Amino acid sequence: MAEHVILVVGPMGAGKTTAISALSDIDTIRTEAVNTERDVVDKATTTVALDYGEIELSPNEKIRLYGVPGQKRFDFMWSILKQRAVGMIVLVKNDAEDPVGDLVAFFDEFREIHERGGVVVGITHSDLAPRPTTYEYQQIVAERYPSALAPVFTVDPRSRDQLVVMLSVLAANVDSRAMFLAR
Ligand SMILES: Nc1nc2c(ncn2[C@@H]2O[C@H](COP(=O)(O)OP(=O)(O)O)[C@@H](O)[C@H]2O)c(=O)[nH]1
Ligand SMILES: [Mg+2]
Repeated sequence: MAEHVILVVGPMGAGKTTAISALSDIDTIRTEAVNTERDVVDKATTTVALDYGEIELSPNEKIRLYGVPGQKRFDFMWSILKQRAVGMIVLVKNDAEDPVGDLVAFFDEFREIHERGGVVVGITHSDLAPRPTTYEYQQIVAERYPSALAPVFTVDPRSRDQLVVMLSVLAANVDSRAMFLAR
């Protein structure tokens, strides 16, 4: 069976832990701890190391999903997973202070993944903040990362169906690129 490592990245509160548990066929592994930054995002707990889940997208394709915490002080985790990942889901919290800045920060941080593999953007919390629109994000990505084929979705991380669509597009893009690079 083909196996792909996909990272789920994004700022605190974007919906990474929610998305991985909604998607995963197995009980997810979580490492929540008391949130010491309630002034930044008011959640009781936050992910200190990572989330892990697995999904069989098709009978011959297994995806290993790693949720990577948004706080900069856990940077060392990112570099290990970065090397193994073929693609990433960037979740952007639309009601954050600077969601476009968040997208740019994660695209910059994980540049090597979208340069060699695939990326999709999932805009969350758009029920609470309708703007920026997907069109605005598409423009930013096209301007700043012209070599990234990066579809932008509005997604609610509590909806498995929406996530599966987004993940399937990512997996197909990863496979297409791998085939192209192998020629
Ligand atoms: N209203 C709304 N709530 C959401 C959405 N996405 C995630 N949440 C909620 O936001 C909170 C933070 O999600 P979590 O998965 O812990 O974020 P993480 O820090 O990225 O792991 C949870 O209570 C989710 O249910 C969304 O699109 N709309
Ligand atoms: Mg989390």
